[in-house]
Amino acid sequence: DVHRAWWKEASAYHIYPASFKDSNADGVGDIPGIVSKLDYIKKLGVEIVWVCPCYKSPKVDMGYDISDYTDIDPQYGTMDDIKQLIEGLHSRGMKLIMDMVPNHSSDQHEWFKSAKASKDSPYRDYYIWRKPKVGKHGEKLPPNNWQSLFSGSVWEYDEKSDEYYFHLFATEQPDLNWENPKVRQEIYDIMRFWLTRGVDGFRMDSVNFLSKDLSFQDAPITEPSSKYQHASAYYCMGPRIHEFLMEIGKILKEYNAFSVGEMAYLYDPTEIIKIVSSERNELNMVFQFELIDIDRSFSHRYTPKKWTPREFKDISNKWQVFMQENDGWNALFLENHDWGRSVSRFLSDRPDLRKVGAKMLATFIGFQSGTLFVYQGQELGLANMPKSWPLEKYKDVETINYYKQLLDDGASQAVLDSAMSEIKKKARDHARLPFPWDASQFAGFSMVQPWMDVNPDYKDCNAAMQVDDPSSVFNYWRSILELRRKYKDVLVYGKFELVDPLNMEVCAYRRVCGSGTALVVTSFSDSFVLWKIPPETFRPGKVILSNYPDIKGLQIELGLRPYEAFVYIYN
Ligand code: TEU
Repeated sequence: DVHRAWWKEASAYHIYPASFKDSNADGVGDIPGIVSKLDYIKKLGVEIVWVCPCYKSPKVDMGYDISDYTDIDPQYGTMDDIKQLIEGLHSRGMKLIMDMVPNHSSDQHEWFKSAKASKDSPYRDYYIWRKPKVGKHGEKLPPNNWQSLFSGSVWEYDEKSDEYYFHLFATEQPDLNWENPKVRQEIYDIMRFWLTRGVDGFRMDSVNFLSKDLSFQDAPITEPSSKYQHASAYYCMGPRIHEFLMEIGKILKEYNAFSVGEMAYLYDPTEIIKIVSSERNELNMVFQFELIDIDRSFSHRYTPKKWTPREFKDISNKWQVFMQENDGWNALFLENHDWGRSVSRFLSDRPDLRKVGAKMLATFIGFQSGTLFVYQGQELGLANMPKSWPLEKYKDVETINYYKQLLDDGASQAVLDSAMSEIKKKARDHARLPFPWDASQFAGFSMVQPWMDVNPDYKDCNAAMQVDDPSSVFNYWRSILELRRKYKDVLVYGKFELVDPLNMEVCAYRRVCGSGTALVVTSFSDSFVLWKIPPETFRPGKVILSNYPDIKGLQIELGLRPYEAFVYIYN
């Protein structure tokens, strides 16, 4: 039997502070803005709120470049505002999860400024420095060929000391040296700082990158046209990762805090189970990206990849079955601040199909076993920015660097066109447009022109409209969260089993607990499909949720309409 825990029964709402709600008319969302919308979040029915970084930051990477871990950025508010947020959440029975970024700081952090100023600085060893490699003609070269996640080399040359420093992300995000016990103590103190102030836990950013292979050997050439190569095999899950995670887990345990670790490039459940298994006490759960990486190559997010609904359910099934057989736990999500919107990426955001599509994806993910995360706007079925918008509308460092790199490398027009079409699908910018609160100017997000343009569809798709409309995507998500609470034994703790696993278009599964069984049926087809129900699933019961209004219930042969989805509970 599955061990029970409050965080297994809870669902989470994920907020991107710059784009949620602006309270002071500067065009950027802020903490008082979040506080003003707590009743909206409560109405959706979540117990956890995760807020992306709002610490002091020059915001080269929108706050994931932190210059002071124990203060709030003035653009987002004050320490007192965070206190209000914590109190506002706690008084409504919800918890606050902050984003902890232990892998790197900003280059404007006092530690890095000092480290860079002198080789003798006590902070020098807080970061990773290496001597240049010397080329054939005596030229200085980066110590190896690893590619940064934000394009270019992971190494940045520092003239003054004639050494390179290491950065997995932007050059302004130097990686912290986790081999140095002082660095670890600093991060643990920062965690304690927030936990003693009432924060209930953390989403741990890029946490599988903390331990690296220190030989820094070259990565094999997988992309011959590129100067630098994908190297996650060397910086993911290095030799000391479980030791570090166990130390982190100890702090979390002291405070009985919640944790979810972000782990890109890691599809191996036997590694993840070491982190989330209940004896180990490292982290509660992990965001692994195997499912939402389905339309990219392993080495690059903008490499197009074809996928099928069959693979979509096979990947889900892999993690569902593995975790239930090994007493682990999943984190369930289809969106976050780093990806395009799920309706636009995985289905069609054609106006006539967008609403059923958004509800179908919600059904597919929403009844699996795991803690469910809803990213702001996903509950409204938001789509990507319009395809007609030019590159100038994109603000993210990753998108901009990527395109610039292609131009610098002299990419052909065909390559640029394909890159642009991938950007229109997957860029992180899509998820970062201002939240559409209502049909007023600037979508009720701000009194002034926001830092990113509002999606022009906000008049037909906004929170005010959807909250009052029983058939809205918002109220559909609300039902999902309500049903997970109501049928907790089955929908939270029940066993997961695929139904008709070989079907190419219908993704159906069962959740079973004792005599209680739910059947979840979703069609990934944008046209009509006929589904022959496996005989053992054809039993009396009732539909408890559906994305078409006139659903009749089970029939031996079921005609499923485009993106049709329903949930059936057996008597
Ligand atoms: O992302 C880490 C990460 O590895 C990727 O999933 C990331 O989306 C990147 O774009 C891959 O191409 C986390 C944060 O979620 C992201 O917003 C930050 O930019 C990043 O860490 C650095 O802190």
